[in-house]
Amino acid sequence: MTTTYKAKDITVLKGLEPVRERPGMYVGSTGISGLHHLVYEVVDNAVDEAMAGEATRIDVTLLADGGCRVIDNGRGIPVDPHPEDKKKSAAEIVLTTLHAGGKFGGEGYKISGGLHGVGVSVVNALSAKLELEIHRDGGKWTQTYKNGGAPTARLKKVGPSRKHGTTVTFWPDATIFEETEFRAQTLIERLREMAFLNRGLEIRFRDERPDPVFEQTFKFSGGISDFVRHLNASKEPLFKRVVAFADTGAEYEVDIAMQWNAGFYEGIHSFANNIATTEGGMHEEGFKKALTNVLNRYAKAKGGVKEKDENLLGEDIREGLTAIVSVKLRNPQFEGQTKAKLGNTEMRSLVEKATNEKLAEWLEEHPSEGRQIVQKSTQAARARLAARQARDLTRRKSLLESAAMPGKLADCSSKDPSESELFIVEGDSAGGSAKRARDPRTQAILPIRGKILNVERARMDKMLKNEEIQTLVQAIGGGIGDEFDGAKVRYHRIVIMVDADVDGSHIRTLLLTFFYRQLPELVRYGCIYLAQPPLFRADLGKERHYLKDEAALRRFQSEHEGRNVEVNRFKGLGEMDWEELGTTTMNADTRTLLRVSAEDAAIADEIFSTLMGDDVEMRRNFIQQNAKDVRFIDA
Ligand code: 0RA
Repeated sequence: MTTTYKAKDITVLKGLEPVRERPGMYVGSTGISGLHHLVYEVVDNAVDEAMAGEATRIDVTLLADGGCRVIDNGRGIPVDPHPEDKKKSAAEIVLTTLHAGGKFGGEGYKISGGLHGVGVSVVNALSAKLELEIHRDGGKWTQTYKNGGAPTARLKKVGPSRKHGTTVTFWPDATIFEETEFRAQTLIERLREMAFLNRGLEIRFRDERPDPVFEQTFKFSGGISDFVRHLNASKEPLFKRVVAFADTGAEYEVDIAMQWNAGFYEGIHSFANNIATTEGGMHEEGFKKALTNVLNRYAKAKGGVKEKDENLLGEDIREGLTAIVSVKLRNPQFEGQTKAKLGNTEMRSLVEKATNEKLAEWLEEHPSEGRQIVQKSTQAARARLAARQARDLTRRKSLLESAAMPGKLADCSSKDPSESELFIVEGDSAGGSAKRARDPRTQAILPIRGKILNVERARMDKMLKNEEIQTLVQAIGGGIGDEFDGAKVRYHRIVIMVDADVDGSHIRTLLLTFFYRQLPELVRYGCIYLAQPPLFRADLGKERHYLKDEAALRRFQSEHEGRNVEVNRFKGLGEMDWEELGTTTMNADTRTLLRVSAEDAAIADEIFSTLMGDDVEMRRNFIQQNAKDVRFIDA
C-alpha cells in the first residue's frame, strides 16, 4: 500500500508518536520492566543534575492513585522561550521532542542515561497524564500534558520560588502497558544502586500505596566502597579495608572499589554512566588486565611468588573478589546482545592505567593486606592445579587400569594377590639379579630408575606426574587416591628394595610418602614392606656371613676375635650376585622383611615434606637434628 504523507502527519512523526507506536524500542518492553523504565528515565535525568554538581537529593514517591512523582533539587528544566519556537518554552520542547536533552546543557549534556538515552519526553509519550513543576529563576512554573504528551496549556509561572529543581509526576498509560502497578522492591534495588554509584547523593523512596506507608532513604558517603561492603556483608571479608581508587579526567571518570572475601566466587560488577554493564566491555577488560598484572608484579617483588614460578592467573586473583568498576564518559557505546557491554575502546586503557598506578600504590601502602591477597591468590592457583590434576588422573584412569602391564614389570604367573609379591627394585642391574633370584610364580619385579625423581623439591603433584610412579600405580592395579579399589590390587605384599645409601634412602622416603598419601589403605593393612639387604659380607674361610648393619658387623667381629675375618661392604644391591640377593633378601625362607607401619609412613611423609618443602629453616633444623640418624641420612 502506498502512503501519501500530509503535512500534519509529518509533524506528528516529528513528535512523540513514534514512541507510542513502538514503545519497546524506547523502554525495552511494555511489561513491568518497561513500566519501571519510566521511573528510571526521570531519575536518570535527576541524577545527571547531581553528577553535574547541581542536585543533592532525589525523592521518588509512588502515589496512592498509581502515579509516580520524582522530585530533584537540580537546576530545573529551562523555562525561557525556545529560540526556534518562541511560543513554546524550552521545558515544553524537552517534554515533547525526542532527543532534546543534549541541546541544552551543551554537547553531551546527557551523560547518565536510560536504555536509549532518550529522556523525559518518552515518559511523557507513554503516560496518560504528566505534571511538570519547575523551580527556577525565582519562580515556580507548571504545565500538564495528557494522552501521550499533548500539553493542556503553555508552561505557566504560578508564583515566586526561592528553590530550584524539577518535579515530574506521571501516570503510566494503561492502554500501552500490560500492567501499571510498580513493584517497590525492584525500584528500591535500582535506587539504592544509584545512590551507591553517586556518592553523597540522597535518594528517598516513598510508597504511599499500601497502608502503612513505606519509606526508605539511601545516601552513601562512601559511594562504591559502601557498595562493596554491602555486597560482602553476608560474606567473610579477607580484611576490613576496601581497596578504592579513582581517576578523573576532563572527559571521563573512573571509580573502582574492591574487597576480597573468604569465598570462591568472583563478583565484578561494572557500570558505565550508572548503567550496569552485565556483559562487561572495555572498562572491565582494562580492569582485569591491570589487576592480574599488578598483583603478579607485586607477588614476585615481595616474594609471595618465586621469580621462576608461573604467573598467577586472573581467575586465581579474582577468586573471592567483590569489585565495582564504575566509569562515566561522554558518549557511551552500548553493544552486545542486551546492549549491556561498553564498547568505547578508550575506556580500556584509561581503566587499565588507573588500576596499574593506583592499585600498585595502594599495595605498597598496605603491605599486610597485600600479603593476604597474594596468599589467597596462590591458594587459588594451587587448588586450580590440584583440580586439573585430578581431572587428568581420571582421564588417565582407563590407561592405569588397563590390562596391559608396563613393559618393565616382570610379573609373576600367579593371579592370586594373597600369594603375590611385588618387589620395587632400585636400578637396572639389581633388577636383573632380582629377576634371576625370584620365584617367578609368586614374585614380580619392577625395576625403577636410580633416582625416580630429581627429589629436590618434588611436590606431590610433580610426583604423580612421574613416569615411574605411574608405572607403579599401573602395576599395583587398584588405582590411587579417592578412586582406590582394594579388590583390584594385584599383590598383597609390596616390597621396597633399595640400596643402603643416600639415594636409596631418598627413594624409600619418597615411595613411603607416596603410599602414605595416595594408597593409605595398603599401609594400614600392612601390605608395604622394606627389604633388608645386608650391608656387609663377612668371609670366614669359606663361610659367608651376611650382616645387615654396622652393629651386626661389630658383634660378629667381637664374636670371632683373633680370626681372620674378611669384610666386604655392599655399596649397592647391584654388587651382590643373584644368589646372594635371593638368599639374603628375597627368599621367603631365609630373608627378613620389615613391615611398614602407618607410623613409619607418617614419619616418612613428614620427612618428605620437610626435606622437599619450601621451608628452608625447617629443612636445616631437620637435617641438623637427624644428621646422626642412619634411618634418614645414610653415610
Ligand atoms: C535540559 C537542560 C538542563 C536541565 C534539564 C533539561 C533537566 C531535566 C530534568 C528532568 C528531571 N529533572 C531535570 N532537571 C534538569 C540544563 C539546565 C541549565 O543549564 O540550567
